[in-house]
Amino acid sequence: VFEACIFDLDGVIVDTAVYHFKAWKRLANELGFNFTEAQNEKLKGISRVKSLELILEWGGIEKTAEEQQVLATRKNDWYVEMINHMTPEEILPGTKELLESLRAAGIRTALGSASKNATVILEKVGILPLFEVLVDGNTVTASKPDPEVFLKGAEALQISPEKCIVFEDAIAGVQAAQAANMKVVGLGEQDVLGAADLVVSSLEQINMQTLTNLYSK
Ligand code: B16
Ligand code: MG
Repeated sequence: VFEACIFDLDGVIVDTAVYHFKAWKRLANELGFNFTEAQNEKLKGISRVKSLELILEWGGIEKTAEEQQVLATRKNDWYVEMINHMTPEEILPGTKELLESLRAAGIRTALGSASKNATVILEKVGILPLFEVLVDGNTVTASKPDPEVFLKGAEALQISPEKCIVFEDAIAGVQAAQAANMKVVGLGEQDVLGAADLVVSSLEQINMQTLTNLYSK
């Protein structure tokens, strides 16, 4: 029924949103305005460049493309400094167990993330070897809800999209998976991710059987 699983990173495997929040808040404060957790929520799954555009818009500030480049790099330097201290304890519950049981069952695995820092994060939390293929912000040109990131993952694994299941915490990611003609499991709230084939609050609720059931509906 299914032959591959493609995982988003932030919000599915680890909660890097807390580090994004700290770094963006520091930047916003330096520019003279505030940045809230509610605003940070809206940046989930959104690329770095696009996130900065939104933050500047919320702060009512205009910057040239060159200035934006400098600001994005500054934010990323602070962010990288924080993720360099990540440990395996930061893997979200059930993630490692699920990846291991998928691999034991012969299911192929890929990462499908908007982040350009995905490799270092997976290395720091110690699960890089559990992924056969990494598709991230360095390889993708169109961001979610465009299906590119997931289609590239399926292509690299040489598995047809209908046989792939995506795990996503952001609505744009759920839409991207559906545009790719894949099944999608939403991680989060039913009222936000209701469009997904199944919504759970944690990967602890997922096993081979729950995934197989997605194909019998
Ligand atoms: P970086 P995902 C996304 O990760 C984050 O949710 C989003 O907040 C971030 O701006 C984006 O990665 C880019 O990250 O600055 O590290 O390239 O959910 O697609 O794994
Ligand atoms: Mg995410």
